[in-house]
Amino acid sequence: MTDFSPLVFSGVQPTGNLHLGNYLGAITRFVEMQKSHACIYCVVDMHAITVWQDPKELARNTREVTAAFLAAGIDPAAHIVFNQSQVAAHAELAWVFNCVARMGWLNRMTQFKEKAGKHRENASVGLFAYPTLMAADILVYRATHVPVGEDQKQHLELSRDIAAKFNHDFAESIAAHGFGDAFFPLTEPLITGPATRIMSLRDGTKKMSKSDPSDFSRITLTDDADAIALKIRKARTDPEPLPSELDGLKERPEAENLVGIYAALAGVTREEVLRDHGGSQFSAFKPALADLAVTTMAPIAAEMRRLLEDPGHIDGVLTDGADRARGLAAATMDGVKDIVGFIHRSIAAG
Ligand code: AQP
Repeated sequence: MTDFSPLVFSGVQPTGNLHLGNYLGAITRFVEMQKSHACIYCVVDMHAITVWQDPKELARNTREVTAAFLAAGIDPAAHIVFNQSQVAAHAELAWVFNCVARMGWLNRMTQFKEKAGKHRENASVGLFAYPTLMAADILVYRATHVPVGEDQKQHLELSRDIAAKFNHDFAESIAAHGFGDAFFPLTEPLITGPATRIMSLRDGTKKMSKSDPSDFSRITLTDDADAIALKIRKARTDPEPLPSELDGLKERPEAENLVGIYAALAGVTREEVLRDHGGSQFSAFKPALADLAVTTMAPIAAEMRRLLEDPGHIDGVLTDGADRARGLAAATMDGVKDIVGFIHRSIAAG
């Protein structure tokens, strides 16, 4: 069996309105993973342009996501932080994967259906092919683990299908080039913790999302204390007090969501939250949640503001990370080219 060194990869789109779901579902997990693994964290600007982005906003949002990574505690010297478009190998491998993946596989992707909506014919080809680029992002580093929120589970499964089909279709060539029985790992999604799916504050059945038209649906990482408190106060709830047991949250999506947010922010389980707050009315629980959210998020927001005052520093981090990522990706692409049968520079030189 081919042995793959453990490596973590994940990405966040710079599409503005970075929210508590992104922070708790993804970024805090990224910070945790760097204690035990080599990690590559990417601001996926090429994914962002699958729907139109104002160029100035795209650059601003790319720096904002980077600032959020750094403010949350990601160490760009010990690990790699960069923006996707600086490493052309992502697009290069995505093309190979476009030729491996099947139309039927992509047709089943629920995120495309949700995002394209009724205007499927008008959606960009990039939005349809988004999951093959995501597979390339991960596999160009032959990453073994990907921490993501629940909404990305289907894309991760597709990435495994693409890796498996590549390994199968090119099995003979992979072995002949000395790569054993698999060139790409079947990457493990890491979807764990109390915050894998934070829901909208306005509707507990919809996920908290950057693209929700209502600003009151989400807490963003740049919201100040007043905005956070106001959004939590206005969050939709039901008239019942909080239950003391998890079972009592069934059929109560808004209550379940606020308890999940509290648990994730406090670093405790939902059971512990209910042990302390079971029986409380929302009029008492919401101010406690607002206080916790402000205390936890204010230092991150302040650090992001400080970092964003020096865009040159942020750009330096991204460029340095991209230089290191490019080296790793180039080694994978040499292997892919050998396996597929493309003539390339390393062969010509060899
Ligand atoms: N509501 C959420 N709860 C938990 N995790 C979430 N993530 C996104 N929303 C939630 C996770 O955040 C990471 C980065 O997400 P992305 O930038 O790739 O965007 P997305 O998954 O498409 O969701 P967004 O941020 O809300 O954007 P839109 O509005 O475009 O759908 C991923 O790990 C994701 O799982």
